[in-house]
Amino acid sequence: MKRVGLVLVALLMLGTASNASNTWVGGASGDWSNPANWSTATQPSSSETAVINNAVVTADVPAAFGQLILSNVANSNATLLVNNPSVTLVIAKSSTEDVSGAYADPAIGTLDLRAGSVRVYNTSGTNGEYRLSHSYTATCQGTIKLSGVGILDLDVLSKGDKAAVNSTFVGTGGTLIIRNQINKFGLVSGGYSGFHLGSSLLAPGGIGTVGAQIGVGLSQNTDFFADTGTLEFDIASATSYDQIKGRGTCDLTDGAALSVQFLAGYTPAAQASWDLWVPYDANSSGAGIPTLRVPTGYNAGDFSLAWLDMVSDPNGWADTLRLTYVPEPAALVMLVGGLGWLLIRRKAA
Ligand SMILES: [Ca+2]
Ligand SMILES: [Ca+2]
Repeated sequence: MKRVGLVLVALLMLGTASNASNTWVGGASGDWSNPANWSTATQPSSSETAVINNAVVTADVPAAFGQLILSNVANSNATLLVNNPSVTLVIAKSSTEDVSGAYADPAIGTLDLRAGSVRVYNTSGTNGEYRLSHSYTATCQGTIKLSGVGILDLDVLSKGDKAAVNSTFVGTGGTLIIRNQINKFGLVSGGYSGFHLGSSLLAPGGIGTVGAQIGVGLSQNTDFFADTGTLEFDIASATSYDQIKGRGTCDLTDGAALSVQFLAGYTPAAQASWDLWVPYDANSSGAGIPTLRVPTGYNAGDFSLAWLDMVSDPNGWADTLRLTYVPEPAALVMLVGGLGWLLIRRKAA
């Protein structure tokens, strides 16, 4: 079994051989920008795979390179630290091979994103996948730490397709932009796993941009836990808006906030509605209603947020979180306001 694993790991490594590697040789810690820290004596180029083992590397300059592998040898522990708002790392994949936090077993790779941004694209122009691990056991751990004002912009974020792999997303701030899906994520093996947003902000398609419908676990069940994070939805019209689709349950009970933005030029008609979250089978008892933050100039009382059971299932679980614009009629507002004024007058008299 172990031999099979080794062969597969070797094949996986061969799979990335099409990209030349540029390996960190800068010792236990150092700056990305120092040419002497890299095996080719230059920073990784757009066609190269940056490989970091047994080091804490600080990304101190903007950089664009082909792939990123944190820890592809045994007993390796690598961290790529981004802690500078002016630094953007653009990781452009040259193939369907993914960006990986950890390859070999045991190995730990960590992307520690505190400021600046990391974008993972593939060469077809769309973003790429950040897969936290390829290996087989929990001793191989890929981790993303997102905090501060860091921005992580991905097409796909996945744990990796090996059930036992111990991979973690730790969100204590920052913005997570997902353009396609969060998939096969979490610590739990088997068909279901769980993604915890923590206290980060999740922005489908980016802030101020209506993305394609993004999915959580579309190809494999992933239970989604919003925790105390913020889900930010942009709405451009009655039919064009951010939407999250899921395959798994979702839990919005722990203090999550749902922030809605209307894009420039859009004023909703009364009774306009948007199905913002459409999970495969939200457990109605656990789905919760997040705190709603409405666009500037609107009142929270002019919106309703409700779980609906739109797709029949044996449990009768709600599956659609629908936001509806229900402004109070102007005449009623004036009447209530007038009554208030009368009461004030009467008290004053
Ligand atoms: Ca958006
Ligand atoms: Ca249902």
